[in-house]
Amino acid sequence: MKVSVVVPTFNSASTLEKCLASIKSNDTQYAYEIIVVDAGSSDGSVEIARKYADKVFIVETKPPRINRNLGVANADGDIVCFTDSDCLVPQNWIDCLTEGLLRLNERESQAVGVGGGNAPLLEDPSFMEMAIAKTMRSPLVSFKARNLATYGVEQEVIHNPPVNSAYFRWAINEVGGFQEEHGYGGEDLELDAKLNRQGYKLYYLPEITVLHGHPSTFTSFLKRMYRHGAARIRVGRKFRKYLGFRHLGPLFLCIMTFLPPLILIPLSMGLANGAYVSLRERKASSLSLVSLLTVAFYVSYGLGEISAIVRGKSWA
Ligand SMILES: Nc1nc2c(ncn2[C@@H]2O[C@H](COP(=O)(O)OP(=O)(O)OP(=O)(O)O)[C@@H](O)[C@H]2O)c(=O)[nH]1
Ligand SMILES: [Mg+2]
Repeated sequence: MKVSVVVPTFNSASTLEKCLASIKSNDTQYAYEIIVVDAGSSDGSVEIARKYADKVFIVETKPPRINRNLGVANADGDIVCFTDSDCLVPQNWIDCLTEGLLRLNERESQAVGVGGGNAPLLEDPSFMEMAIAKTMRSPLVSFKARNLATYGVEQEVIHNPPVNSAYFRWAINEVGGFQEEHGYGGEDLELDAKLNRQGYKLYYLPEITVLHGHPSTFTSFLKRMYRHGAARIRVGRKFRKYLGFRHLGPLFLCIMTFLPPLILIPLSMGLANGAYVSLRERKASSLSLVSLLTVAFYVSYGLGEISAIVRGKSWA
């Protein structure tokens, strides 16, 4: 049983060395290779990758889905693990994912993918970075979103984010990998949706968590939330199971912020969320920034959703 670890990179020098070192120092019983697929970095990422990876490819492309597909196409492993260049994995990461996948597949032949949780990677964080991390995991923003939640027990899920996931290589290939044509973000969601549609199952493993970098500035937070909102509608349009009421909440709240009397609803929710976080943390200083970031989340995620609706099916 061989394992391939695929890491897409793009101008990731500030985090890549630690990321690859954490993979390289895995203590595992399995033979494994590290494959880095770089999107044309100009910051020395490729040189760092060459120090740690067994295979390094360069493909000048915008979206990471192309890197990931190229990594899978060049993988020798029966199992492919994914993480991102802004993540740190624990020493037992490869073993946990591989053993978990093999065990579940033995129990249930339809089980083809597993993943774990992710926690914020905060090294000497600024006040803004801390507030963003807290806001993204707060109840009125995360709404228990799979990409931010860590659950206590093993369970079937419909999605595992590619910061901490593993699949049988044949299963990825059977559904045609990450979507390559159109779209902007959400290709990991779509890969899982395609597997789910074929009757395959994905599981969450509670014992394995990676540390994942957060946006560190207000603008990068807004851009990422906008992208997530747009991707959710794009994928949800094709796979209805992937679009729940909690995903549409920000859409309505965003519209309300532009309608004077109704703006009080998102504002009160922002304030309630900020109050909850500051009481939990016993830090009054979190109140105003978390409240502001919560409302900013409704607006940016909601605008992303609106933009995807406006662009319509041609964008799918
Ligand atoms: N091909 C390509 N890869 C990128 C680009 N930007 C980032 N990446 C890589 O894609 C992976 C995900 O990028 P991130 O910037 O961490 O994405 P993210 O904002 O964390 O995405 P979420 O976790 O979905 O919020 C990382 O391994 C990056 O190195 C890009 O413009 N093009
Ligand atoms: Mg990331």
